Amino acid sequence: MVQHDILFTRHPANPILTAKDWPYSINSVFNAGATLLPDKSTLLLCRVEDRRGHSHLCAARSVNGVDGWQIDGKPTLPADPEKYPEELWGIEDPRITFVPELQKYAVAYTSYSRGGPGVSLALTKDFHTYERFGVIMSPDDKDAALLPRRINGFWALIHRPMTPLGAHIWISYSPDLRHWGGHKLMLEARRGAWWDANKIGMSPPPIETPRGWLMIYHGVRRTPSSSIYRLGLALFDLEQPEKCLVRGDSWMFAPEADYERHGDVQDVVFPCGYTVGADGDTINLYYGAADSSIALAHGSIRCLLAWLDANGHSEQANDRRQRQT
Ligand code: BMA
Repeated sequence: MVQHDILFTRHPANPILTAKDWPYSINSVFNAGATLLPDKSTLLLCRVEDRRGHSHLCAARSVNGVDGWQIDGKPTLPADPEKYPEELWGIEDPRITFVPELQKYAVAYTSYSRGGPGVSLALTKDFHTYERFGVIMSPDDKDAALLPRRINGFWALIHRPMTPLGAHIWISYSPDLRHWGGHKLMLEARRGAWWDANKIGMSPPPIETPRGWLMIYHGVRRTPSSSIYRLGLALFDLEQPEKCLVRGDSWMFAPEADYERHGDVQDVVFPCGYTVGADGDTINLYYGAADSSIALAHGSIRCLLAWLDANGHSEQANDRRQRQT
């Protein structure tokens, strides 16, 4: 008997992409950014780990977003440590945002430098050629995505700097995508026994809804034997995105299937992208499973918001409750 709400339903064909599908030799494929192309086909920009342990990005395209993937025959965006030394140990976990003002896709990704992982940005029109901006958030920082439009005249980047006091979600602003400031704490990891204690990060880019930016974020529960990556929900003000309106208490998606529980890193579900169906409500969530494959689950934006209404609290209420713990 299931007594909790099921917000995302796994596709029966899961995992939809694995190393065996790749046209060249790799170790694993996971954590893919996603977008719909102008012809309504789906593009996944996949994190591919080679057999040295370094990652690059490779595009896979499909008409229905489920199967028939056309995978680039070589890395689409290889690390380029000659020109970009911060990419020495590879590039990981891309998040794609289509930016109407630029008529380009912004890809925020982790560049793994000698100084730790940082956030890099590239713009592309076609996922064939890229304009690289280099590191825009210095290490240790990851889990970043650009918002699709300016907020009060400034570009906005959500990201996750790491500190000895915890890993929380921040938002920063820029007039030109190169110089960043106005840093604000957006969502804090909880503490103690919570599923999202100490370390959280944004998963895919936030979903713009009439009620606010809807964020799917991951919470990392450290256990004596390993870590569990689960997903929660929070909603932020449209014009002041650092303001959290409501945050869910419990997680809403967690590793359960065998391909999520077992792999190179056990117990990980890690979405970096989604597409929205023609109905404007269906969300197709693409997630890395156990750092080994790519899986797909379907949900409804309306149901996610209704779940938050029923299961969430405002940040003021959460602050009060935190102080009591
Ligand atoms: C996080 C990220 C992800 C990875 C996850 C689980 O820190 O680096 O790339 O999927 O760990 O290993």
